[in-house]
Amino acid sequence: MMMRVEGERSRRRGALAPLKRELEAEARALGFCALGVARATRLGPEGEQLRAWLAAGYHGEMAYMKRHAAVRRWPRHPGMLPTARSVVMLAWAYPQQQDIDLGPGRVAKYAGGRDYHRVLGKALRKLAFTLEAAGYRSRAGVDSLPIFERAWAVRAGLGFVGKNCCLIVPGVGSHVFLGALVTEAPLPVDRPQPSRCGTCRLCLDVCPTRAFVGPGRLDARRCIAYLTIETRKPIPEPLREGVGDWLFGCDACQDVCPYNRGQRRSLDPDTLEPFAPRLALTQSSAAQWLDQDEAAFDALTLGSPLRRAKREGLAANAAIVLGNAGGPEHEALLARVAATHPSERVREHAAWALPVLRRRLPQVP
Ligand code: B12
Ligand code: SF4
Ligand code: SF4
Repeated sequence: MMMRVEGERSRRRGALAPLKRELEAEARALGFCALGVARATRLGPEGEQLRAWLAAGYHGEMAYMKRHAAVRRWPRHPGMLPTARSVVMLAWAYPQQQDIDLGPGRVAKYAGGRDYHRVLGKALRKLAFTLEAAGYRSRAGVDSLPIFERAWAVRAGLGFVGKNCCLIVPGVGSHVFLGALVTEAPLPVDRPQPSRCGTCRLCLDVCPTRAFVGPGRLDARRCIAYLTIETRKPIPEPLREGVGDWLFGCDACQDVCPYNRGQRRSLDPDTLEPFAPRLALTQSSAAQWLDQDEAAFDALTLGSPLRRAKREGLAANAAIVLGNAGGPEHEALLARVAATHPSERVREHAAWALPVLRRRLPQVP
């Protein structure tokens, strides 16, 4: 919704520090843990990184990354907000402690609870309304806006980007979601923070599918998050073993990071609540994800990020999980699915998994 209040607007123009403070207080009350502001200029060096990343084809099937590339680099693009003066970046923390382990089968920590697009989207719209009520047109988005979120988060001083590509908020870590507001309000800006990785390279070395082509440079086509969530094609065979027991997403390069071992003292624990793992998910099993009907899938994924991978994708992932980490009780199931599943993609993944599982099982003389 766009709203203009001209009188308010001129009154506020010279006094935007109070508007920023109002926004910060509201953001904190809504659940965000950090807010920062950058001037809405072109993303020069970061835009070049994005251009090179796309040119190398690292985005794979994520065609949307290419479609809006120009807008991602420039918030005053006609496709965004030509009158934009500031980009407000916000972070919201999600639980970092417990692994979501379905035994076998792991789900990335960001995906255990409610879909972050909905939770953050609603909160961002409230903040946009505050800016609009003060007379400044604003656009809010999480993922949905073509915004290069990590690059803007660095510019807005929220934290620094680690060698694992993730935005690390000091005192909170990298298990955060990012959201953006592009606004006409010329708010006071924050200063970017320098990288604090030093000589550490734990994340680069731990990646099971060797997806990093260098520090901070990821070939998404090899990343387990891409393979288990984004792709609609079969997972390439040479990468299947590396997928290990990840059913949806991957946290390996964040779990090893020393910045994720902090106490997060500044956080209000209530703000983690929407993203706490749901019981129905933690009680589900890879066997169930491999072979469930549409109604069961709908019930289990209602309002959850897992829905993005679709029933067929999760079934294919589950086959790989059972091949890599299943037990003798999964052998008959995999054999049946390999022979009878209606989806060619799922049958093929199960057919791959069966001999992998058999090789791992103790041999009966
Ligand atoms: C496409 C995408 C993916 C792709 C590609 C990821 C990637 N690294 O590019 C895939 C599907 C693989 C993916 C995976 C994940 N994603 Co994602 N993804 C996105 C999306 C939509 C665009 C990212 C993008 O622009 N990529 C292009 C490349 C060029 O950018 P980048 O790597 O992010 O950019 C930084 C680095 O390249 C770095 N850099 C470049 N050169 C160098 C050199 C050095 C030395 C260093 C240190 C850094 C560095 O600088 C860039 C920032 O300026 C954003 C949302 C958005 N609208 O921005 C979410 C987003 C980045 N994803 C997010 C999350 C949570 C994840 C996962 C953690 C999910 C999971 N657990 O499975 C993983 C993490 C994988 C990883 N290590 O990056 C969060 C990140 C939060 C954070 N703390 O950073 C975002 C912001 C979504 C959100 N709104 O919260 N994702
Ligand atoms: S999310 Fe997993 S697969 Fe992707 S880069 Fe990090 S460790 Fe590698
Ligand atoms: S694991 Fe080490 S190199 Fe990787 S992001 Fe964390 S501090 Fe940086």
